[in-house]
Amino acid sequence: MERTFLMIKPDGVQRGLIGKVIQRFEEKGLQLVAAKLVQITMAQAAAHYEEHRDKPFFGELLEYITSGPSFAMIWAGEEIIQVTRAINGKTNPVEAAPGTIRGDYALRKGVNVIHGSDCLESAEKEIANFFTHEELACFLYPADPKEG
Ligand code: RTP
Ligand code: MG
Repeated sequence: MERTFLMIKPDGVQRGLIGKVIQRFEEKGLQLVAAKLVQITMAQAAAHYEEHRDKPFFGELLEYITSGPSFAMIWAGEEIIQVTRAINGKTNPVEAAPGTIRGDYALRKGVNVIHGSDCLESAEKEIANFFTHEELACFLYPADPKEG
């Protein structure tokens, strides 16, 4: 099954939004595969946001993402990238629709509660940046819970 990397950023963790965010993905029918609180290092942050290294906001972005613990997660499901990015909402919370995580819980582009991988290839790179091989020794739920 396809999987993606989602991360509740330091503002979301500090504001106590972990439970609410997890609930949205669970209720959608996606499967949580791995999760942990992590204090992101500068090196990890720079690797994670490598594509933005030439942008004017890069320094600010690294400072923000390393400012406190984040909650790193792996979720699995069909069309996982499209589905999770739709639930996250547009990057700029001002444009994000109500009902999305950013639309409901954020106000500023630079402080927007959640990260979601933009394609399956980035997801695998991001998973490798944040999770060890042992942490990925996970299981998948049966398709139908009654089947055990
Ligand atoms: P993310 O990677 O966090 O899921 O967000 P995204 O794909 O929607 O947006 P992306 O273009 O990858 O940008 C990554 C993060 O950089 C911050 N940002 N700040 N100040 C700005 O103009 C600006 N633009 C982007 C945001 O926190 C965004 O989520
Ligand atoms: Mg992105």
